[in-house]
Amino acid sequence: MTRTGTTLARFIIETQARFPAATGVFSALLAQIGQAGKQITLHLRRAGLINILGATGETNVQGEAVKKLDALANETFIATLRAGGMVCVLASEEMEKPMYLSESGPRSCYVLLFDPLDGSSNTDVNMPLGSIFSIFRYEGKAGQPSETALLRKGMEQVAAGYLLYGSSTVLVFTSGQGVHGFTLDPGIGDYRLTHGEIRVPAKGTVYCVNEGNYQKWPAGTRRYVDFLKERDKASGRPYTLRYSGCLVADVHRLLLEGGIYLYPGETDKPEGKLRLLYEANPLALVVEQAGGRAGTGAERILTIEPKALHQRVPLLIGSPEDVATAEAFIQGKYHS
Ligand code: AFP
Repeated sequence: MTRTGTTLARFIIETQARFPAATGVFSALLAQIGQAGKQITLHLRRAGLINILGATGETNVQGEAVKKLDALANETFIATLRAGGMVCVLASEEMEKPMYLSESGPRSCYVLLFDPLDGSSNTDVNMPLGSIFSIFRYEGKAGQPSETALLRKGMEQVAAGYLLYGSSTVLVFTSGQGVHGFTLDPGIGDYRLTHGEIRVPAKGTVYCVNEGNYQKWPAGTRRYVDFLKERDKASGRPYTLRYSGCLVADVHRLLLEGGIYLYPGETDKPEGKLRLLYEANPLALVVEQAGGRAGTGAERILTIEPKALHQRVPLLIGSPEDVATAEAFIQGKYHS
């Protein structure tokens, strides 16, 4: 296993050496995502000083008010990946249509889908934020991939991960060989390996959900959350509620300490809120690669056949035992 403290650049070289067929394109792409994360970190650290708080006045394709930091993060990813030339098409939670990077030439063989800034309701109150990325290989023979070519099952991702902008900036990703976490070391301006081979605990004692939506949930979901609050020492209940308003921050906690995050379907909105391609798919790949579980309550996230670029899905994600219990409640199959 690679030594803790190894820089991301070194880690990428060592990993690539293990795959003689590797072309180095993926490694370079990962380094570019890290680069975008550094630039966004710089902006966030000075956000209150340089008039980039607040909204732009526009509304995005999700029907949400666009924060200045959302737009800045989106532009930072586009500029970094355009300059890098490894990606032929980008799709962002902030953009209605995919963006084709035609000048990226023959080497471009990747498709990148991303949520440039997750947790936008936290931007102006100095609370955690994140970026989420999902990478597919572009197989198209000639010309640009169509929009439908972007609608691929999560299990076809070649890599996925997130950047967490918290007390420090952390880059966590998987490319199919385990899940690794790197912390940005401002002293050297590079990421250092701090969390090698992350494994999710089988069961936790924390749950993350917006309980303000309780009355909107179907009975099975309400029963599950009630169950978590019952007193039962043997099963570690009542669980502790932790909800940051930032999916990336909550999933990072679960990855390290166990537990479950839920954004369930609602009786009037069975598809829930979270986006399949930009949020659920990439985080499901990371969590499953670390031994966790991710589903809608009815099916595994990574097997869903996407129908639309901005499709929403219910999400239950985290420790395998906790997600399995939640699914049993939602499917009306839980027997104590
Ligand atoms: P935004 O990025 O649009 O703020 O959404 C954040 C998010 O997708 C996820 O990060 C949060 O866990 C969840 O939505 C918060 O949603 P509620 O405000 O409805 O609880």
